[in-house]
Amino acid sequence: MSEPSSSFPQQTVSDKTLRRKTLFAFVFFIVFLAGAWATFKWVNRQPKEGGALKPLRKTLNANERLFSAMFDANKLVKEYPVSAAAKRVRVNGMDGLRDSVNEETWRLHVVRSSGDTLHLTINDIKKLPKKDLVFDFKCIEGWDQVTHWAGVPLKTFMQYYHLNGQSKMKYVGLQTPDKKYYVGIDMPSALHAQTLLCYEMNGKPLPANQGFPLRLIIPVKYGIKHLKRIGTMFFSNDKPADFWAERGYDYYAGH
Ligand SMILES: Nc1nc2c(c(=O)[nH]1)N[C@H]1C(S)=C(S)[C@@H](COP(=O)(O)O)O[C@H]1N2
Ligand SMILES: [Mo]
Repeated sequence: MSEPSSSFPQQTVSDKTLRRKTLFAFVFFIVFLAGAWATFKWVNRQPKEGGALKPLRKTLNANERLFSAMFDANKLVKEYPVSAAAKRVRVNGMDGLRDSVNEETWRLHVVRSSGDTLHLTINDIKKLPKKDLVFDFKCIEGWDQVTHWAGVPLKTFMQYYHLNGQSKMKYVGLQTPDKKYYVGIDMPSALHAQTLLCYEMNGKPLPANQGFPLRLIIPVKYGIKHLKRIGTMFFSNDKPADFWAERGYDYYAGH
């Protein structure tokens, strides 16, 4: 009888070759595991830099250079109709919001340079051109929600107060009045057309736990950068201190 015909040529592998190949694959696997383990141990033995182990912080910094190089200041984040906005808006993160706040005594302190600070009331900010914005708010923890905000674009605010020299610096720093939450924002993202000094949510003044009387809304960044209850704003060519970056997160936090 003849062999069954097949359109594929068949090859028989001898037991010896099979054993050799199996042994080789096994050795390769062990060497790979040992390498991965050694790398893991090495990374963990490295000193910390800015809240993250040094090699990991270096990776975050490299990502930051790549993302800022790719950042297109003219590209807008997708906007939604007001009807798409959540009525019940999630509250996340209460750092810097534990004290009570009073609209009459609250001021936005804008440090133009050391020893030269503007002290603005909420009405100073409300009289500037208002912009409504409905976008998909993204938190680094993995949730997102389409929400509706309004305020003055930070860029308009800076032009109105003649902060031209300041807008040529590399970073904006923001702090809560008690200085317990703080963020640093790169200037191109701060001056993006959708970045707002925000005082309204769903057409009403911000609730206390969402940053009353004034918060940052910066759609090109993850939630960690949307500082609630701004007390002080300053400008710097060095990276301002950043609450979550100090705890190992990405400083840039763009998406
Ligand atoms: N002052 C202050 N602002 C903050 C935080 C915080 O803890 N304190 N948390 C941030 C984080 S992680 C997120 S996701 C958003 C959440 O904003 P929301 O509470 O209005 O949803 O606020 C950001 N701003
Ligand atoms: Mo977040």
